[in-house]
Amino acid sequence: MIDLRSDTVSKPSPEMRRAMAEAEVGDDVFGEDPSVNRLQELAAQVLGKEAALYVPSGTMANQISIKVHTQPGDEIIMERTSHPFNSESGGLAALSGVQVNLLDGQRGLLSAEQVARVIRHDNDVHNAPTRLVSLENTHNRGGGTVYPMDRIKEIHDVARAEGLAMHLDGARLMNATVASGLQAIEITRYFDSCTLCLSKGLGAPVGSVIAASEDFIRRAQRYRKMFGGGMRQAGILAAGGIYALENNVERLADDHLNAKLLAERISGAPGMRIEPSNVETNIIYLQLDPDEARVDAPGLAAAMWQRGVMALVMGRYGMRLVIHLDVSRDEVERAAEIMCSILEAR
Ligand code: TLP
Repeated sequence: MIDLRSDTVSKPSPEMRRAMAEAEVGDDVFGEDPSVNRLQELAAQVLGKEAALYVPSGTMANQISIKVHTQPGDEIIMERTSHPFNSESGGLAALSGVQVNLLDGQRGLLSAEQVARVIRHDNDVHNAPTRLVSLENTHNRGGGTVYPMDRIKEIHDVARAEGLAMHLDGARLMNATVASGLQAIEITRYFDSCTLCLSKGLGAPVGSVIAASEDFIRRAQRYRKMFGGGMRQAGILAAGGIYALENNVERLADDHLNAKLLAERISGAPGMRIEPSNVETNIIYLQLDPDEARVDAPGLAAAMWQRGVMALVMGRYGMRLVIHLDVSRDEVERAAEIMCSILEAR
């Protein structure tokens, strides 16, 4: 099967598995796992922060970060299609008791003016005071969109002037750095806290990191324990993360080329609504034209599945395809042929 449902489906390579099998381990709840400690030091260095914390998932990384930044009753600003709001099981309400001021971005991206317009202070008893602006880079539901640096800086400047903190959901931050040619640190310097997933395009089986100040990470450690994310000999997993950071970053460029190729190949198929120039990284969102396409998205996905290609259905006419390190250029070409032949069939 060619699995294009997500970059989370990638499996550890034999070399990564070897690094994991040979990892030195200890009890990480006691802070004694050398491999976890090494990963945290490496992540802090790559992300340009004082400290980092290894956690089981991107969801926990975001939820812990937001818990550290806020008090119940606070408000946070996010784009409407952001992952923490849409796909983290209501954690913002359940775990942090915050309310979210959702703004409509363009392909997931906000502007500083939009943010400035909705900030509320605690000088009025009616307000839920805004504490935090949370951005996502790349923006998943925006289509793997990369935040332009000037936007981030402008939003940062507004947030700082208003006394707000900045959080980055950097699940796919390395896709953003490779696509933009920037170092991670050039992006993360505008954020008080940032996350990075090792288990998506970077190919590790499990885990994410939070990077921030030492004080922030000390508080995050307590919430990791509270949320049940304190793991013991986690070095076996962390070693996969170290391998991923050391070996699998530059190759993300191949995924971006393959995603672009796939978008271009399928863009001419009957009923296909897709703009290949919007494909900036490894994620493709496509729409089918309800009048022109001979199938809807569930129908297309079912026909693709029968021919060995897996994709994620997003509503009646939408579909997501994600390229990752377990998908070769040949497989991308084959997937494109299969999709075109299904849409062209009479
Ligand atoms: N995203 C998954 C699904 O939850 C949709 C995917 O297949 O794309 N931030 C962003 C931007 C994400 O895309 C994801 C995962 C997460 C956080 C959460 O990471 P995990 O799955 O490790 O909890």
